[in-house]
Amino acid sequence: MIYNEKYETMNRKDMSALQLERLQHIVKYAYENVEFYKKKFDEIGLKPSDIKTLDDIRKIPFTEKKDLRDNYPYGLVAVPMDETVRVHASSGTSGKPTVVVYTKNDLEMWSENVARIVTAAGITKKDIVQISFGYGLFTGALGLHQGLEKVGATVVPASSGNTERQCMLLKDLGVTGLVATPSYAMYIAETLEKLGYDMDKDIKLKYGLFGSEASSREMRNELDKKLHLFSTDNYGLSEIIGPGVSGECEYKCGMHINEDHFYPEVLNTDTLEPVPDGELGELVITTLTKEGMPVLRYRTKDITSLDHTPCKCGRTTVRMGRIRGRVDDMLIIRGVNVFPSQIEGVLMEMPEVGNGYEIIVYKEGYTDKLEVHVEVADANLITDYHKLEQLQDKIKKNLRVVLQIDAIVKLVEPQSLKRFEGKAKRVTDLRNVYK
Ligand code: DLL
Repeated sequence: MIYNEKYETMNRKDMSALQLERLQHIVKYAYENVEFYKKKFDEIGLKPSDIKTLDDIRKIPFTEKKDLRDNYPYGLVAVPMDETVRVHASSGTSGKPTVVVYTKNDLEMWSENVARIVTAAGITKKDIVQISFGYGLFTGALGLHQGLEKVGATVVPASSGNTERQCMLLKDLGVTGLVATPSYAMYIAETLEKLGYDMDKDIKLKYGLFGSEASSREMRNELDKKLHLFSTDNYGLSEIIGPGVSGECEYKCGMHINEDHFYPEVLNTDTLEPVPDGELGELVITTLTKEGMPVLRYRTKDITSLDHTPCKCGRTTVRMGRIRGRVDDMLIIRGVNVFPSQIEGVLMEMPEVGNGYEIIVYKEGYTDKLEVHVEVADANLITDYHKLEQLQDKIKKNLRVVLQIDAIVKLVEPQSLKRFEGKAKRVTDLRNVYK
């Protein structure tokens, strides 16, 4: 099913015309209502009227996370505060969070976009959907909540944490859809197994709406198998709106971007020039319709590619590939670029390997060392030294094929590494830690 036929199946010519009209409007609106944009435009002598084609978007300076921080909390807001109705924030690893505000129209636009992606994922008004994202300043829970209610699904606002209770709710309430980060979904799957739930009799899950963090295709497949469901990947970020920017349909061939609201560009990370479809680069997004806090050319730091080829589902919107990592997640180890998701991909393909892993990077003298701690799937292996050594060698070899560098592999007992109730943090880079 398609939630909004008019916009989701619009032909390219009409979509481009609509995008240009909205772009011209939002640029003028941002210039006239946000001092930050006016200053940026004036500095380079750019006027809103200079945006005559969609390609002219490249004349506009980028906006970065730092700009939101520097203007904390309300510096980029375009409306008087009595027009705003909601605040969200993303936690950020250091210092102040980045704050985003919404007007009533923004909330309406947001739930429309989430309604589209949950419909693409297969959810209808018949479904009972448990939201296992943390409620609060994080956009994930409330964002999905509004969109799911808009399609008429029954929402179970479980929030994250208390995993045994999550399992009980899944069973007792006859939940058919689960919303979570992939790592928390895996934790829930392990807990269901541990507590002896029968996945056929006790649990009625059909759909998994996963998102908010990168995960490998292999991890997705593992989740589908363990939870007996069909899952889709969903992308978004608070600075732009939250979830609802893009999501997969039943064909799982990329995430359809709601491009009548969020204009995407994918740029080469060195030259910042656009790359052709299929080539990886950094995703840059411009909000075309947001009132409270319009954002022009936001550098997401997320690495993906675009695909304009027609999709079998009938939607004509451009699709973005699975996020390969973030520009700032990329580890440079002995001169080689390594994305944590590549390591996850290798591990999750091996049946002898469990679900938990950790990546540690450090220096020994002047040399970078990559250490990967991996849970084995079968606890009996831990006492069999010979088999352990064999598995360790196999993992090392498989990692070398993909990464082109050697890793130190340490095997640990099943389910002994940290589990996550939200976004996972599996990488520790000790190279920059002051000693
Ligand atoms: O994570 C919004 C969201 C909530 C999306 C729920 C989907 C579902 P932030 O907390 O601001 O917002 O984090 C945004 O998370 O720049 C990506 O690096 C990462 N991210 C989000 N979705 C995906 C995904 C929400 N599907 C940051 N795959 C983004 C990979 C993702 N990474």
